Amino acid sequence: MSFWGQIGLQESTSVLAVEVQSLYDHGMAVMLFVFSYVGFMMFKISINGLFSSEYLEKQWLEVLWTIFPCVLLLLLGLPSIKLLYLMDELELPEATVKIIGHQWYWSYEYSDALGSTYSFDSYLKADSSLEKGDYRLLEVDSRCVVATLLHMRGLVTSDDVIHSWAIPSASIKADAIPGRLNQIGLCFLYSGVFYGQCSELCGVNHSFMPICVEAVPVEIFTDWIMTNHEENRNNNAVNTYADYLFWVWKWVYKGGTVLVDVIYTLASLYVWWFWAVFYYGLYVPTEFVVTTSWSFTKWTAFMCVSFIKWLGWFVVSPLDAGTYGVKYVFSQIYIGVWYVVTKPFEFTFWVVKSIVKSIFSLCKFSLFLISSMVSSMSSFTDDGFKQVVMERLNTNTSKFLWIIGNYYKEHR
Ligand SMILES: [Cu+2]
Repeated sequence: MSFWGQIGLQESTSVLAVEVQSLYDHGMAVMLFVFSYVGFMMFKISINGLFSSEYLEKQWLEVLWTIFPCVLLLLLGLPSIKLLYLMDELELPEATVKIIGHQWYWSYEYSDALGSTYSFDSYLKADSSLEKGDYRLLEVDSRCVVATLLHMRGLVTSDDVIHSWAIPSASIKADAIPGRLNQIGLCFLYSGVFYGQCSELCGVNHSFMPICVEAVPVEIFTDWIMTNHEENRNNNAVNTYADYLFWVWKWVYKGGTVLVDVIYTLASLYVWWFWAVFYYGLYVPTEFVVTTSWSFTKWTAFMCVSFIKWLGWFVVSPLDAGTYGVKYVFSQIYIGVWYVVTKPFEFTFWVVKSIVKSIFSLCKFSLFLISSMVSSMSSFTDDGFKQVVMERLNTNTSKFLWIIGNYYKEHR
């Protein structure tokens, strides 16, 4: 959350907010450079009245001061556009929270877990019920719960007038419009409680409908969902003989399933090991050699064998082998020269082909350089950070699917 006297943005709490903050810093650095340069020039002109008395025309300077601001604008614009689309894009989220704005409170719905339609309202906590450590006018009675580093989606809509669901530290702001569904990505970097406020004037109590999100580890999140599910289903305890039989059968069935699962997993691991050894150890290298450099490999092998043979010959009779070697080298040069002289057309064609080929590869290489530069410019976080985030995301996704999947296998 923000504090009085704070300069700059809040500490980022989501993956996208890190990018947004870096974009902000990047923009500020460019701005600082422009301001200091323009300030310096203005200062210099103001103290020197004769500054431009001899400076009448310079074409190159004009070209430069046209191109340079364009480059600066591109440097500011490209990362911004890329980030804009990144923030808009949501691919296959694992879980959904439906966020509905009301006059003047928020309500949250968790309904994508099978059979569970869990929803609650989230009101501002009155001053009288604040506990120690609670923030006045920001604390709510029931918080919106999300999982940390899990790809979640928020669907934002409204019941009456336009509201806006915003958490500045996570770079989230989505308008809640009646009859429309806006979606936002919720991917918090770490566990914690994050605050926001309604960001669209919605009536007299606009200031009193805060947003409070509690990000928890994925295990706690799934536990929370399953507990709510149990409560909603109103499960009764096992009390009859039939229920007992069913319970025993269920556990036997479960044990059997687990055993089959384990055997299957081990067997597939065993098969996979052989497959991996053959595929990566034999097939891939062979394929690589055959498809990319077969003729070159063949030629090199042939040359090596011939050279070794020649060395053997040299040991036995150095004079003969030496003569042959010199003759061979000269004959190769002669063949080359003869080719150029007798077949000038083919030779020219070969030269032109090589030149075209090298120009083409140069273009390809520079295109590659430019595209990698653009892609690196559009993302400020380094690969190490991305890798850690992706690893954690993958782990959490597997955990989530595993826990929820197992739970609903039993409670279908
Ligand atoms: Cu509102």
